[in-house]
Amino acid sequence: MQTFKEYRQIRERSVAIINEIAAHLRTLGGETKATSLEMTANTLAKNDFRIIFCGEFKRGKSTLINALLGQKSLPMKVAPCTGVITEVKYGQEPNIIVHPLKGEAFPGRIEDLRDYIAIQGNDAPEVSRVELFFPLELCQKGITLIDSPGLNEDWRRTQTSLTELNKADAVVMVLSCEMALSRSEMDFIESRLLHQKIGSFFVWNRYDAVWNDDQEIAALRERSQSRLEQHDGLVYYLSAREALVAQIRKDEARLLKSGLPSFVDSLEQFLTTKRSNIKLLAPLKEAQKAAQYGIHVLSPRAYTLQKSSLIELQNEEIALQPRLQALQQSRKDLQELIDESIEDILNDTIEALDHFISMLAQEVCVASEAVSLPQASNRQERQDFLTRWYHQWLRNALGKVAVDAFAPSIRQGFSELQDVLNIERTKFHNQIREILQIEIHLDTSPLLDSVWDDSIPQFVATAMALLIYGSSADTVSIHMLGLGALRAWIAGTAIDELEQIKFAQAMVDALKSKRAALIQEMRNHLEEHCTSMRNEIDNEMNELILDTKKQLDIAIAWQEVHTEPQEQIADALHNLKRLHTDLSELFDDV
Ligand SMILES: Nc1nc2c(ncn2[C@@H]2O[C@H](COP(=O)(O)OP(=O)(O)OP(=O)(O)O)[C@@H](O)[C@H]2O)c(=O)[nH]1
Ligand SMILES: [Mg+2]
Repeated sequence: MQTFKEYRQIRERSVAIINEIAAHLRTLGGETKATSLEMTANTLAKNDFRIIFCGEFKRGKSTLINALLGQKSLPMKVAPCTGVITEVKYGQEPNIIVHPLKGEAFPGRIEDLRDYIAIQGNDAPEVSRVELFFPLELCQKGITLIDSPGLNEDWRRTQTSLTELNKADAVVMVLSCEMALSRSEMDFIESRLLHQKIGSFFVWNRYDAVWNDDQEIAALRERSQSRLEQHDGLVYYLSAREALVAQIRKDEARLLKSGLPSFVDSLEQFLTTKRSNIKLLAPLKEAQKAAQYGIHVLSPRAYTLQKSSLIELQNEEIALQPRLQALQQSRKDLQELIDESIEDILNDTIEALDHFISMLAQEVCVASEAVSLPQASNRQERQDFLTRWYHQWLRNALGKVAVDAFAPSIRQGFSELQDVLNIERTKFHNQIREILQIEIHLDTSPLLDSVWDDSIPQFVATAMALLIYGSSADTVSIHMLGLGALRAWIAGTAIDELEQIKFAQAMVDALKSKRAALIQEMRNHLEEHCTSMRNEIDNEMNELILDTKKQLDIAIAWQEVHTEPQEQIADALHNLKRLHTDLSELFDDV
């Protein structure tokens, strides 16, 4: 695929084929599978590209999107500014739709956008997101641009941006040429972007501030090469502010110099050549599996059923009842097994967290011996220095816990769960096979391959450590600032042993006071990761159970109205085979 137009054409063809397969499955009694397939087709039909612009505050995310729009629509300023997710989409007339935290969405004027998304004081407006419609060619191709609140400025808003990241097709991480990569930026890149299966673009913004200084440029490129280029992402140097001015003044040469056009070109190219395939592949695979299910499971059974007499079918219906109930029970049992495994994994990680807290006082005390005071600094600077040092230490220590303790237990837990699931699924399939009395291979399901990704344990572990840090850093500061020792130290010149102990204890107290909340965050995170797997397995089982019953109902209905079903079955089978071939051809195009 080379263009958005081609993507849309292939997508339309895919949607049509998927819907057609669903219709034939329905004829054969595959009602439940047909319905879920239609849902997949509906989602695919609307599946455009989402590009999220993220990065720490003030890096120029909003300015960059404004440069694309060619006008100052999104609020930008020197202080932290964007507080609410803003989605820029295509519309013939510029306008906005506001989605408040509570209540119905309502339309608004683009001039009032600031009121709905800008941070006022410390608080963001009570808005969950805003859609901004604009006659932008890029969006007309089916691209949504997402402006996000700056990372690490406020924990809640950071969470919002991270959630959005999971739904994106590409992420543009905006950095500043004028600032070295911060520790938290590197953390974000390593913990979030490296594990994402989406495209990463790194934009060194504010290039205008250095572009006349060869030495600065050389240093910047060196920095970029050593820290970023080992990752898969593409790196760009540009000036969003220059691009915005050039767009407003319609100055082509200035726009070209800003670096914006080549960045946009490569973004478009990535979406059409790489990302579009990924978006199509999963639904096409699902459709292919469904067609096989129709060909190998539903249609042979439909043939067998229609040969039986009405009495035979009614007897089978009676016999089926308890067997289906047993299957529903195995489905429930399996869900319980998954829940138990999550609980086991969680208990292991809680143990690791508690161990960390128990060792914390001693370890931080030893480390803090190396703290040396900034010379000639005022009270505020000393205080900032100290809290920063302890935060940094906590972040690093948690990073180590993630690698050494969380990741191994999560890996172990997942691998045990995987074994249990494989056994239970085979058992379930055997039960179904017995009921259907057809020699078929039900295990064409790609279920586990798609869910069990080796990088998940590491990803979950790192994210957990970041969650713990994010939720406890403020409390650590508060506990430390409450200390008489800190006040004394700020006035004095050195940090002595007694103070080191007090600071360490303050850190331990802070973490202990947050323990319950931290565990809840860890649980939520783990569950979030397991939910899709749990649902996928449950849906598969549910579809098989319900369709087994539905086929019988249909066979009885056929008998009752004395229709000749062979032709319908033959027709559905023939079409499913044809569509299966069509799908294989589509795969080649993708
Ligand atoms: N010199 C220069 N300044 C820029 C550039 N891009 C943005 N700025 C300035 O940087 C400041 C912050 O820009 P924003 O676009 O609000 O930054 P942001 O990343 O959206 O910030 P938050 O929404 O707070 O996270 C503004 O004063 C911009 O004018 C650039 O390319 N060059
Ligand atoms: Mg902004």
